[in-house]
Amino acid sequence: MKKIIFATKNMDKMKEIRAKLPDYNVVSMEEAGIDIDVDENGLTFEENAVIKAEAIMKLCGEVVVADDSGLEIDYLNKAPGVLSARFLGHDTSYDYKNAKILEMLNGVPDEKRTARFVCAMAVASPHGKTQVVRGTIEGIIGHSADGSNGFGYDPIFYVPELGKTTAQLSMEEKNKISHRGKALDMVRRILNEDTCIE
Ligand code: ITT
Repeated sequence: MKKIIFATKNMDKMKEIRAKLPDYNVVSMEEAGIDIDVDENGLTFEENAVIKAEAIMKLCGEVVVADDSGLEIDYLNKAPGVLSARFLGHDTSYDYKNAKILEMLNGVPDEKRTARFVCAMAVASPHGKTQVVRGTIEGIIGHSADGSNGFGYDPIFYVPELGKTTAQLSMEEKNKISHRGKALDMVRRILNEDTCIE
């Protein structure tokens, strides 16, 4: 089985990633014995994904995939965006963050509640040029936090076509349509066709 290191400390992301790449040995940073905080100081999801993947690849000399993702809310000028993890404080609970967003959008009609999850994924290899892809899913910010699957902003991200939030989907259902699922489909193609893994 081909090995890749996934440069994330977010175990919820890891679960989604492993489910989508069953034919790869996906090793977490912790399992690889890597414990550093990479400064995500890029201005875009793509820049941050590349920064993370290349920093870890240079440390371990292996193929590394990194995910930088977040929620863009149009009514809030695309905030929290690249700051999604840091929005209202890195250690603040998502129950609180989600309640605060619902409050900020109180009274805003559905047509102005448009939002999207974005996921940039970078593949960095010691044998080739870094590649980066982007997956997105469009939705609206709901009027309440619903569902207990997933993580982060899932309970307030409502997908009108399904009549559910992404926190009301199973991991398999979410992975079929989500930003991360789409990015992972593209990454799998890069990993399969590429010479980046020996
Ligand atoms: P790593 O940097 O270690 O990968 P992180 O959680 O800090 O972990 P990001 O910097 O990419 O990851 O921040 C992304 C944040 O955006 C994440 O913490 C969630 O709050 C939110 N987010 C991203 N994808 C999401 C999803 O599928 N469902 C809900 N929230 C999501």
